[in-house]
Order: sequence, then C-alpha cells, then structure tokens
Amino acid sequence: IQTSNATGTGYGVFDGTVTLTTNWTGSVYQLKDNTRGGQYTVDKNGTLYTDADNVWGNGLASNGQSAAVDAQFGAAKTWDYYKNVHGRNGIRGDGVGAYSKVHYGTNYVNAFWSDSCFCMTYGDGASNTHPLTAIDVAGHEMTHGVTSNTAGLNYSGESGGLNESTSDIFGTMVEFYANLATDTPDYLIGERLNLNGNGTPLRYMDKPSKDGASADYWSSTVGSKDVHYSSGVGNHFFYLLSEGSGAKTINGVSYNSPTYNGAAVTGIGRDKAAKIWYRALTVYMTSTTNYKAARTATLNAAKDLYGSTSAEYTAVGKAWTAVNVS
Ligand code: ASN
Ligand code: ZN
Ligand code: CA
Repeated sequence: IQTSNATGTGYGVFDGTVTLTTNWTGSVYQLKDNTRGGQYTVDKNGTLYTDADNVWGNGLASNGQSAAVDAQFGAAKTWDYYKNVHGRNGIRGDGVGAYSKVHYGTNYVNAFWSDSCFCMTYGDGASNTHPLTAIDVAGHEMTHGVTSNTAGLNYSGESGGLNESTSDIFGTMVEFYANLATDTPDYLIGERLNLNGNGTPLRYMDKPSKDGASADYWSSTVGSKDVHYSSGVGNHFFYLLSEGSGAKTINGVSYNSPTYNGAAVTGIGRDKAAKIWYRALTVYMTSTTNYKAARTATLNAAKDLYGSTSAEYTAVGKAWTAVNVS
C-alpha cells in the first residue's frame, strides 16, 4: 500500500466547503492527514473514513461524512493554530496527531476530549440529527488535551474553571483563525449548535452571566460552581483584555462588557491576549492554579513577552481587577 498526500474537497455541516489533506493508498482515499501528525477521523465503530473520489460529505447531517468533514477540518485548524501561532507541534508537542470519532452514542448531546485514547469524540445531538462538530467545539475540546499536557489544571474548583476557560479561549481563537464564511468568528461558545433550542449560544465571553448561570466576577464561592460556570471569570478577563469594556460590535455581533470596579478597560487585541494566556498556561500555571495565581501567571507571561512597563502588562492587571481578581 502506498501513502501519498492528496487534496480533497469536503462539505461540512457547519464548516461549509473546505479543503482537506487526505491519504491516497493506491486504491482509495482515507480521511487521514499525514501533514498534521497523521490525524484522522473514524465513525462510531472506529472505522477510518474512506472515499472513492476524494469529495467528502454534502453539507447535510444526514450524510454521515459531513460531520466527519467538520471533525477533520476542525482538527486541522486546531493543529495549524497551535503550530503557526504558538509554535506547538500537536497537542502533546510531539508531532503526533489525535484522531476524532463522530456519530458517537445515541442522541448524545455532547463532545469530549479523552487523554486515555488521545482522541476527540462527538455525539450526534438530539434525535441523532444535530452533530456537535462546530469549530469552536473542536478547538475547545482539543485544548483540554493541551491543558492536560501542560499546566494540568485540576478539573474542579477554581483550577477547573481556569481549565474550562482555557478551552473556551483557544476554541474561540481557533474559530477566529479559521475565519469561516459559514461560522463567522465571535466571542460566543457553541452558537452554531442551538443546544438551547432558541438560537442562543451556550456561553458568552463578554458578559458570561447572560447564560443565566456563569460568573462575571470572582467571589470566594466561585470555585463551588460547575467548572463551565466558574470559567466565566477567566472568559470575561480574556474578553476585556482583548477587546476592552463597554459596547462593541465585531463581525455583526454586539457585545457589552461590564467591569466590577466600573473602571474602563482598553483592550490589547485578541492575538496578544492569547499569546499571554498560552505562555501563562505552558510556563507558569500548575494543577492547582486558582484565579489569584492566574493573575500572577499572566502578569509574568506579559512581562516576559512585552516587559513590565508595557501597555500590555498594565492591561493584564486592569482586566483582572475588572473581574474582581486582585
Ligand atoms: N463538553 C464538555 C467539556 O468539554 C465535556 C466534558 O468533558 N466536561 O467541557
Ligand atoms: Zn470543556
Ligand atoms: Ca463561537
């Protein structure tokens, strides 16, 4: 069996028309990307997707390949984001790609990363007709693997909130990096999935409490919330550091980010904010880092990257103070 890289065309459920690097065996195309650590996508039985003409899916969830296109493309963009922006060679940093599984379970309304299989799994959602394969979800879940292989933030209490926030931050950064016409980048999480049934996203980074449960600000009890709600403090910090406080419209979405102390925060842009969070995650945070320690970790990272007299360093401190972390 020969192995040669080929260029396929995919029609995803959420990602639209995309280009995929596939593998030609000499007799069939495989949904496997040798240029990105050999990452590949399998069906619910663990069988690698193959195709005769290298045209994958049709954009509808009823075609089983369409969700596989999203999963494979989401993994490719996540790979490229970490490689090209942060110099990270795969989730473990060892050049090995993770595989993705789609169509998992029955009416399974979730997606998850697993360290033990070093793989991503996506359910098909309600009535098995709404796969959870949007690109911010792919970036979110695969970032759990990065966190696990770096800071190792414990998945409970404040460190658990920071773990979840790290996934929302980089899931969002992957969405901005991919910049899809069919999924314009935003600071919302899971907005394409309609899991609430009324068109609202799962989470909002500019004002996390808009979901009815997430924390906008740190309090001494925030660590007792579910990690998907205590993440609000970190998500709000990241939004404020990136875009600043107050009203703003980005790609047609309106945001209005409040601050705890009422003081205005001026953003430094999401790319610098992500550089700071990534360095904090990979150099300074540990399994037990809490919000107070995250403030110190990101200040250290900003100092390394931009200097302690920089506008970036000052903005990090102001953004944490604005979410009541001092
Ligand atoms: N989708 C959930 C998450 O990544 C599943 C989980 O592992 N908690 O946060
Ligand atoms: Zn998560
Ligand atoms: Ca989003």
